[in-house]
Formats: sequence, C-alpha cells, structure tokens
Amino acid sequence: MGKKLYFNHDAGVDDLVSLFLVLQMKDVELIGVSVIPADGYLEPGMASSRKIIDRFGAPGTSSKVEVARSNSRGRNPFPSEWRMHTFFVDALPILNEPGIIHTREAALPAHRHMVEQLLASTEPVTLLFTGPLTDLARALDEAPEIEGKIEKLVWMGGTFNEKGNVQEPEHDGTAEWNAFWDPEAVERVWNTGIKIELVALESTNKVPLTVPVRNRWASLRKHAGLDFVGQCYAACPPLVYMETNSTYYLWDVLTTAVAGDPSLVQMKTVHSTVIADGPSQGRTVETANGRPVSLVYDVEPERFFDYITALSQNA
Ligand code: AGV
Ligand code: CA
Repeated sequence: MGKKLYFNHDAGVDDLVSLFLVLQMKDVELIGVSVIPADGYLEPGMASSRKIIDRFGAPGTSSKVEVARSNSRGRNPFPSEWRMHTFFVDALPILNEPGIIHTREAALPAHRHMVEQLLASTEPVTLLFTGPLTDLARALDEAPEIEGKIEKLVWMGGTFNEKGNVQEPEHDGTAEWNAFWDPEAVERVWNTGIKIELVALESTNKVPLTVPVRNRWASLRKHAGLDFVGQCYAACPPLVYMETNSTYYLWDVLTTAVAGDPSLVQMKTVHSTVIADGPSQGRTVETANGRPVSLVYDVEPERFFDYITALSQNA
C-alpha cells in the first residue's frame, strides 16, 4: 500500500490543494486527516476536506479515511480576510456536484484521533502538518508513547530569515505565521526526538504563485484535478511586481511534495530553538546547541511544478 501518512491542516487554500495532492500519491496510504481552524474556518474546512476525499480519492477511500475536527485554540489568531478562503473552496461547484458527502467525520477530536490512528498502526507513520503544531503538542502530552510510531514530521512553519511573514501591531515581524499562532506548541514538539523535515519561509522563495504558473494550470483544465487546483488558487493574488503581505507562495504544496518525494529538494541540518513569548514570539532561531531539524534550503522549481502537475493530471 505504500507509506502511511496522517495529515493535519488548517483549511487554507494551499492546505486543501495539499489534501487533493496527497490523495493522488500512489505510494502513500493516507490513514487520517484532521482540520484545525487557524488560517481557515472549521465548518467549511471539515466539509471541503470530506468532499475532496469523495471527489478525488481512489475508490474506497471515503469509507476508510475519517476527517477529525480539532478543538484546539491558538494564542494569536489569523486575519479573517485570509481565513475566509475556506468558504470559497468549500463552495466550488466541482466539490458540490453530488450534493451529498460520504467521507465520515471522526468521533474523536483531532489530537485524540491522531493518537488513535498512530497507536493502531503496525508501521511507522509520517506526519504531514501544514498549519500550527497545536494538535501534535496536545497528542504528545496525552500519549507520549506515540513518538515511537512516528517515522518523521514534515512541517510547514518557521523561518531563519531576519524577516518573517507576521505583520501585527505587537510583534517585531521575525516569525512565520504557523509558529506564531501557537509558539508553545512548537516548543513542545522541538522538545522531542521526532525527526523533523522543515519547510520554512526561505524554502519556498523559488515557488511563488505567478501568472505563468496559473496559465499552465489553465491550459490543462480539461483535467478535473488541474481545474480544481486552478480554481482554488484563483482566490489568491499572484506575485507580479513585488512581494506584499498577501503574496502567495506554494508553502504547503511544497511541504506536501517533500512528504511525497524528498528527492525533489535539498536539505541540511540546522540547530534551532523557538521563542515562546514577547515581541518575537514564534521566531525560530539558529543556535549551536539547539534542536536539529532538516531544513529544506533549495528546490528546482521546474521539477517541483512538473511533479504536482503530473499528480494532478491523473486525477
Ligand atoms: O505562513 C504560511 C502558512 C501556510 O501554511 N499560511 C498560509 C499557508 O497555508 C499563513 C499565511 C501567510 N501569509 C498568508 C497566509 C497569506 N497572504 N494568505 C493566507 N495565508
Ligand atoms: Ca496552512
């Protein structure tokens, strides 16, 4: 069946595109999904995830994979303009054609659902997180023994650049949003022996959403999967002249591609700690005696875009 993977996401545009892509990976067995309402809203995040599994999962996926609802709350909320994107994806006609949802909602909240799935697995499981780490931190508090079931964590979050992407009145701008939403959760996860592959802001510099990227998807829209990807990203502004606070990179999609095929990127070991409080909260800092993570520092954009296009074309 391929490697087992559990996916926790936060219902943004690229989180939902990531779920679609995971479902296309022939060598990945998705064992569970959970949704945390950070950079998105919970109800449309749950509904759209279940509809994406129905529409784009292989036959039988809807009766096997459950979607769990997180009851976690963050320290620093995302701007609601960004979070509104979840309603847009959930309303796309391609997801609403059948008018009925088959994929089940899990009975347990996200962190407990993940514990249940991990403990039930006879093989090590890859964790893919494209939002804050809160549900993993809580799962580790409740059942530290899950650490032995985790092959590795592939996470989109953090940055070692001077400048992050948080622009909030009481912050100095050094943090990345997923880390800023719940800095203590990053600290909790850093304080384990779990192998971590990190896609930080600098990892995605070479893969912004641009007009040529959009046009390539548009030219292939006869394939339902690429039409879906194009429709989702239609909600986001492309990079044209210069980066702004709303410029979109393929943050979560690159992270998902790394989970599917790590050979697409270059990684190096970086030792780091996280600042949990004060004006730099959520900032990840390189420190000689800090916790090692494998940081993605380079990607060939051509290969990456070819990879996600090929996956989407088969849908
Ligand atoms: O910091 C990147 C994370 C990713 O997980 N998210 C978006 C991706 O899902 C937060 C974010 C940063 N800038 C944004 C974000 C923007 N301009 N719009 C929406 N979300
Ligand atoms: Ca995300």
